[in-house]
Amino acid sequence: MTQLQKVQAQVNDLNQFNVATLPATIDVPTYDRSKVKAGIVHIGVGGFHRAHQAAYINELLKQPGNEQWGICGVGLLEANRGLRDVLQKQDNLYTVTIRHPNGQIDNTVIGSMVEFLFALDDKQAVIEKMAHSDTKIVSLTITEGGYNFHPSTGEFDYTNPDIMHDIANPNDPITAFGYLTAALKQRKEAGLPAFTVQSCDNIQHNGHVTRKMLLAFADKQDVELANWIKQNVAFPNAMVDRITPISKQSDIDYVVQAYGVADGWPITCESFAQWVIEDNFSNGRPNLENVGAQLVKDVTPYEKMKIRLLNAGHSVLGLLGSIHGYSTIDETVSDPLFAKYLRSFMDLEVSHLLEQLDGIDLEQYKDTLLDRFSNPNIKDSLTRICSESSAKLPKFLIASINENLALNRDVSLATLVVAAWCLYSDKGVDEQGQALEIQDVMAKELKQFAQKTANNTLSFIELNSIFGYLPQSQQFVDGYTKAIKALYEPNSKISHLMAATLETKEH
Ligand code: CS2
Repeated sequence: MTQLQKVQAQVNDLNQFNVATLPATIDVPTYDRSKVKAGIVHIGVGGFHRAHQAAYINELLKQPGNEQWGICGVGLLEANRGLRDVLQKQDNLYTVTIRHPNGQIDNTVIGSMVEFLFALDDKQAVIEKMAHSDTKIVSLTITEGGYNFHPSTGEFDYTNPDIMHDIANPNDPITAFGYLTAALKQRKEAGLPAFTVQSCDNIQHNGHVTRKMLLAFADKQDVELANWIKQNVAFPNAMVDRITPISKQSDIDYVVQAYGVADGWPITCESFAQWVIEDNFSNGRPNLENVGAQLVKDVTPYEKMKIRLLNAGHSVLGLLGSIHGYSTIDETVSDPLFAKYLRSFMDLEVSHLLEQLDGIDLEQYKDTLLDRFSNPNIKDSLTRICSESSAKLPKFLIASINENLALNRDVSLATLVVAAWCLYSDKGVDEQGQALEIQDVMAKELKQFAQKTANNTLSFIELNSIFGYLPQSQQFVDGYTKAIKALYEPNSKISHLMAATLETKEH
């Protein structure tokens, strides 16, 4: 047993009883959690939700009169079993550790999740919770891939076996769509108002997309219900932002050392947080503007700015950095070549696609992004950033490529990233020969298409569901062919290609 394990064996789990005894430096819930009702049911209690929405609600609950806005977390996936066990032990309390760039650390125990339901324990309990009159909002962080649309066409994918199951079995759902329709049906039959469905994922027009997908699903299951949803459910668009790496053992160890309780699943994140929400709710909403969220009429320009700069910027660093052999965002962006590449990508291939926003200085926004990425205390792994690239890149990067091609503008910086993604999917190793951990539901297909590159340079981008019409653009094909040829040269170095691309771009 290490010294730390010995300490851990003696410490108590974080829970409702000992939270009051924590050192005064820890920010703990100051409100009576037993009085808080769950007005929000949240599907997908990952790190991001716990660092973002749940943290905003935690602040709100500290202000009197908001007791109806607690959260009931829901886990739909087998993978959520471990989280259920931890939260059960901890009365649904957990720590958010904010790590500032200068080393300052702030710890907050979040109390806003007052219930957690693991759907595989009891599906009906989840449906009933969502159908309960206290529930005003069902919010979602089900990842970009969870919305079940074809990346290139944006249409609902009826061929997904879980979706097929849910359409045929309305009372035994598997997917978020199945649960939403089952609960909305009960509300409709009971004469209760519809809840708002609030997406908190990184998808442009996330509310509109959620609406389109849910209606496509419901239409096949129950046309009358679909019509009721169309008329009664609000789907606000929102832009969400807080960089939240995957929790590590060191985060757990830190909490024990810092304040002497065991938290089985603390979350570490940056200090920056932003939430811009369209004020469009069907059944009331929490006063999130009192805790720093922005309620606006139209979130479109904010979403586009964030997704095309921050999320795309992450993918640029993630894919290029992985091939080079870096393992975290801060490590990658501390390399001046990668920082310059990222900034040039933002300045030359994205900024002109964005609308001017009142109160936002785009240059400053980009500076802030570089600062946030450079935070040496946020070890955000490139594996996380590159995970599910098949769901992310069409929205984050390929959308900008398409818009630039339509404007006849150069896309060489983004093109090299697409070529790097091909090499990444094909070889699965970095330039040092170290294996890359590729996490993508489409990993097999990506590899199959990428592997044919040696015989057919364009093979990878012929994966139609992701790249759509890209192979039909001669401009793109020329640039991509050049990038692939250079990248597949024996002993080629991504850094040399990045430097060469930057140099041509500048002339
Ligand atoms: C990241 C996001 O998943 C990704 O690739 O870009 O998770 C990002 O960290 C968040 O959107 C930040 O708000």
